[in-house]
Amino acid sequence: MTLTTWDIRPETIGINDWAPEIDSLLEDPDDNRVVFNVDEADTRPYDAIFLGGGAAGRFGSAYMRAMGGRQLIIEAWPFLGGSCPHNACVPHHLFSEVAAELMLARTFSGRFWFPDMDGRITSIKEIVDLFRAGRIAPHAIMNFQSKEQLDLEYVLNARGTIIDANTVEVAGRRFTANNLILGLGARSRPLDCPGADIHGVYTYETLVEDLDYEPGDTVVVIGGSKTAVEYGCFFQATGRRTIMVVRSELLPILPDAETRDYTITMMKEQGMEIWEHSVATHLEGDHNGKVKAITVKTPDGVRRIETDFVFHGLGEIPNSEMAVEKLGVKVGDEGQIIVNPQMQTSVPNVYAIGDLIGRPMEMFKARKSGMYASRHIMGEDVHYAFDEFPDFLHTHYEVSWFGMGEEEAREVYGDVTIIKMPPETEDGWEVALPATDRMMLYAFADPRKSGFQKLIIASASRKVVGAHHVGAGARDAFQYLFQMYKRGLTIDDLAVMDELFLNPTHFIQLSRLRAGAKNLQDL
Ligand code: NAP
Ligand code: KPC
Repeated sequence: MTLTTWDIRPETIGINDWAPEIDSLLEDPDDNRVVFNVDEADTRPYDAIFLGGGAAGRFGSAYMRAMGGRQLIIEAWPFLGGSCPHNACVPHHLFSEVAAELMLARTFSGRFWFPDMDGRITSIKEIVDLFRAGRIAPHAIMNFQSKEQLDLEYVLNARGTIIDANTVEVAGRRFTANNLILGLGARSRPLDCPGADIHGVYTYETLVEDLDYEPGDTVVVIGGSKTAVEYGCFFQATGRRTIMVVRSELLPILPDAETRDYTITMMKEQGMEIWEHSVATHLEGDHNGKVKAITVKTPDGVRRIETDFVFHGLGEIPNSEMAVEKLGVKVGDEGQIIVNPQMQTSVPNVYAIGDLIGRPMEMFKARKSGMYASRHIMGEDVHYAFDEFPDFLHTHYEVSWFGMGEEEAREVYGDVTIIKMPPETEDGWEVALPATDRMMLYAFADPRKSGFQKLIIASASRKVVGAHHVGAGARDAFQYLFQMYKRGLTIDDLAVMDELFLNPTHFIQLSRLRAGAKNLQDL
């Protein structure tokens, strides 16, 4: 196919102008323009070519440019920002918000102002279509912001090929740079099971591209970590029977046993069916080639479920193949490119960032790894270790955490103080605490569902060593609390902070109730 060039360098393209262009480049198979935003008048060499313009490449580029460096992004999609706004985090957040709204509506079905939801199935396709129609807006913002506000150079809508550690070819042109920064992302791990490729079997990537029918009343989700749980809770909240087929155990990622227990108990009380230690053995298609049933080997025997909709979230495979083949970079067990704390690979002048360097495949790590690679190239002495970080996932709730769970903290510190809500009673979960915004209706009308939270303090040092929250609205606090924790946050520091009542974590006022004592007690 002949490629055509669209040189946008001399133009100013507003956000609203970008939207139809990106739409055309994405949807029209005959629109094969390669978007060039290259400053041909600048004779300086590039400090770096970023191969991949996702969150990692875009933030690395912005930082390099802000430091006075020269960069070029080469990106296969016709927009910057990568999978996050296209098929990953942004749709996941939309679907998780729908799950939370529907959980409220179903819990209070027929009460107050809520309609009767009994037996009512809401549309999955409508929400998927809503996302698909709306995702062009963030794409347009990223292209606009990157060019007009951040002054970045980029080539879009064409795949770059690595020639060597300083050279990338794209759309018939070769660009050279002092350094190459790889930000090629990751892709869904395929389901290795007969029938896995039939119509009606989706990943988070294919769901938003290909869903062309309204799923029936039974959904099967394969996988037991963040992706599977987040999408599973959305599907279940729409009123469908939802079965999670989990190879080992559900959500081992949650480090605190009591928090995990609350999270999973609430999923079950919402109606999720969780089949642990179970493996899908084959999928059957109907005469139109669409999935009609799945067979699962469970600890209780082989079970066959009739369904026209299967989703799997089995983790991510880093897109490291080209870099291995062309440059010989070292990779780890999961195909992730191995980097040092400066984001350098095993090949001189080649850096790697984002999901390509493995877990955690989170936005903060993508963006920060890009930034640290740029800072190093621009001569700063930097060190980025992403071995500890605040974390979150969605069920029908938001779950946020950092640090240790209670069990590990007891092993490491011996004497720990636990501050939690609901308080320890015979069945604390029935208590109308925590009470906080977006949980107030639950607190008053269905207290068991009002959330769970726990702060773990090493009693001798009085330092916070772990924090866990299930509910709504606490995620923002956790990203700041984590920074304080890294600097040695104590119960006494919390006790003098200013709570904006009713704050979702309640950690400040609860700490203040106990901090006066020399010998700390649980609460
Ligand atoms: P993941 O954390 O790698 O977990 C993969 C899940 O799939 C596990 O439950 C695993 O089971 C199961 N699995 C893997 N291969 C399987 C197979 N062949 N058959 C059956 N089950 C299999 O994957 P993820 O949840 O998709 O997350 C991927 C990355 O994206 C992570 O780094 C995550 O942090 C990030 N992410 C973040 C969010 C967020 O909200 N913060 C959301 C989505 C994804 P075992 O436990 O038995 O191995
Ligand atoms: C709108 C939004 O922040 C989601 S898309 C983020 C892409 S990027 O800013 O490049 O990380």
